[in-house]
Amino acid sequence: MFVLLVSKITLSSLDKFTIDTMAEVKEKVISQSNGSIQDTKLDKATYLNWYEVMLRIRRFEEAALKAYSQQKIRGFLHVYIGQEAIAAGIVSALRPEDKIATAYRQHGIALSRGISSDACMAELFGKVTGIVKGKGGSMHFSSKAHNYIGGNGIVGAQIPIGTGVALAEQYKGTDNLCVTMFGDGAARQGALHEAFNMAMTWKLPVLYICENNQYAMGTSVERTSNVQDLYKLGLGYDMPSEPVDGMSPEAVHEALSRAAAHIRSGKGPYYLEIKTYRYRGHSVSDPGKYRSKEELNSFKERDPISETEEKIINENIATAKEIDAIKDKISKEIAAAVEFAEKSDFPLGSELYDDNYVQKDYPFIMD
Ligand SMILES: Cc1ncc(C[n+]2csc(CCOP(=O)(O)OP(=O)(O)O)c2C)c(N)n1
Ligand SMILES: [Mg+2]
Repeated sequence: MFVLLVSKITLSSLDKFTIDTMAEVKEKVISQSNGSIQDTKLDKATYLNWYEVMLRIRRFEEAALKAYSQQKIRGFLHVYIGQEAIAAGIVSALRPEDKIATAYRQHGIALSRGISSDACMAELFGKVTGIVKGKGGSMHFSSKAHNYIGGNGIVGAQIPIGTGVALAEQYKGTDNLCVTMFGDGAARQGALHEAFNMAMTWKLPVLYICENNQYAMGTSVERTSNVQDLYKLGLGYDMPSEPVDGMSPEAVHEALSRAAAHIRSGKGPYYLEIKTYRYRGHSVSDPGKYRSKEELNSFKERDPISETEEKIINENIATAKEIDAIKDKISKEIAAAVEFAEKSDFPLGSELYDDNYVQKDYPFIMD
């Protein structure tokens, strides 16, 4: 089943994942735990946490889409539905001290970092209780307390930013890393090559993640890229680079754990191309006419949330009652977040210029 479904994505370079069943992947991670991977955590709590994180993101995004259709949210809204296993793997494989810089499709990553559903939903509503006081909106969450450098609306802008954050960590002598995430479209920006070269030359603690969901707006990787396995972009810089099955939290966890151990040992950057799929359009205004229903359904068959639920039940990791308790908790949490956002106030007009970064002695502003 696993082999068949993976092959549908035509992940030619995922041979090693197509021969690994989930159990084999788990065994491999555990056996490596005496070696380079220090923190495997593939126990009951990990599976339940993955399930909870993914369900929170799915329900949050569904509620956001509904609120958007009611015109309670304005502007752009790019949802993460389908890509949740990546956020789940980030929670289990990284440390809270690690930094994350990403793009505008970011609500799921922010939630997985521990930013509350209330603060994220209120931000979408443009309310003062939002994570950046309602001034950022869907594309610009950020939180110093959560080491979340945040989202970026300029495609690829976060690649040099995340690389710079990694330079700061190296300079300060920490063993934190900066996860720098971008889409398949952003992978085609020239800044990626400049950043990759500098990061490898200086052995910066940066984990690059390309979330390859196959499309940049309506433009498919297949139609626009001669090399479709985007992990290969790292090989020209001698950067350890590999493809990952992004529909499986186990595969994401395993790859991130290995990459993080490599980076923390001082060996420099690592690059993962995580193959995934977005179920919804690029943004709310996209009817998605550039892809077929069959293609979409083939990915929905491998839905990371239902597969994880099935695994938890079939392998007696936890009971149906425990799963139901998580479902109940999440639906209450998301309903409460919408209510919280609705009841919160908009920021005051007089606060418009607060919280802007201004360097008082900036040399070019003399008057
Ligand atoms: C520099 C720049 N060029 C173009 C755009 C318009 N634009 C917004 S999103 C997008 C597609 C990016 O796709 P990808 O990197 O694959 O991310 P995904 O939306 O799939 O998560 C484009 C071209 C932009 N925001 N910034
Ligand atoms: Mg994309």
